[in-house]
Amino acid sequence: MSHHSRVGATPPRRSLPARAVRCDAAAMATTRLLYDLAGHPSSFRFSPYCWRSRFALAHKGLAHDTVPWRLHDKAALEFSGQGRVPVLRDGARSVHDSWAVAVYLEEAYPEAPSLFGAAAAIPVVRALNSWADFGLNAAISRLVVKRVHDRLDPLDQPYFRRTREERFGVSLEAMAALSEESFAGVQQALQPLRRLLDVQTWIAGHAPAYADHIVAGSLLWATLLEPRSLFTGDEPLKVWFDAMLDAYDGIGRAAIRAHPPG
Ligand SMILES: N[C@@H](CCC(=O)N[C@@H](CS)C(=O)NCC(=O)O)C(=O)O
Repeated sequence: MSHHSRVGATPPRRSLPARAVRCDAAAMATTRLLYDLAGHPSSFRFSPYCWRSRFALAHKGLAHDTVPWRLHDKAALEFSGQGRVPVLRDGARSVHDSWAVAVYLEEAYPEAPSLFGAAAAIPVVRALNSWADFGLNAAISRLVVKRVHDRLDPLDQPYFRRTREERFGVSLEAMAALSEESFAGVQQALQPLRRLLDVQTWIAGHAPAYADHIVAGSLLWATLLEPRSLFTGDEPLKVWFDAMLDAYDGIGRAAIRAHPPG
């Protein structure tokens, strides 16, 4: 059985929702485009979910351009049938949701370096993805939400404020005032990773792969927005993150250099 068909054997409902991949036979686009959340200036790109896809494309060696997208411009994503980024346009196909993008890339480019190592690893990496979304990213979000607001395009700020204040049930200013507690919350969320990286070099094992992209996206988001370092000295977690910033031609490092935190 080929690697491709093994990946494809995962039940579609659980791995790659059919609605997440659209095929527009009429579209003649030949380029690969990743719609990426843009801050202000538009070169400021901090979305953890978009970073996952950028690392994944780099890992597969797939050339692409990013399209800066702003929250108020839902119309620009209409082709994807929903209103969030990342969205990948690959020729006539479009895929939304970072997890769906990763599974799509693995299926569409089976000859390029694998994002998961083996098909059997996909559900396990999905478990990490779920923890990153609802554990780590939830904690980071509390810490950086006011700073995200301040770094968005002014046209995006009212929408962002309204939706996030609804989510947290308090004002963004009240969230910023809780920054000590939120910082401690992020530290607590990072503990399982710290223990893991004490005993192995990469989250995926012997070499970086999608499991590393998921977490690197989160820490890049935090690092680009939070002036306090998340790390204690040269702990293994920092050594790993530095290596991720330098991997893939240093795309993560370049983002931090272009927009130093704080
Ligand atoms: N589960 C999605 C989450 C994507 C997501 O929440 N993206 C944010 C940007 S970081 C977004 O587009 N938000 C649009 C909005 O808040 O209206 C994924 O993994 O791609």
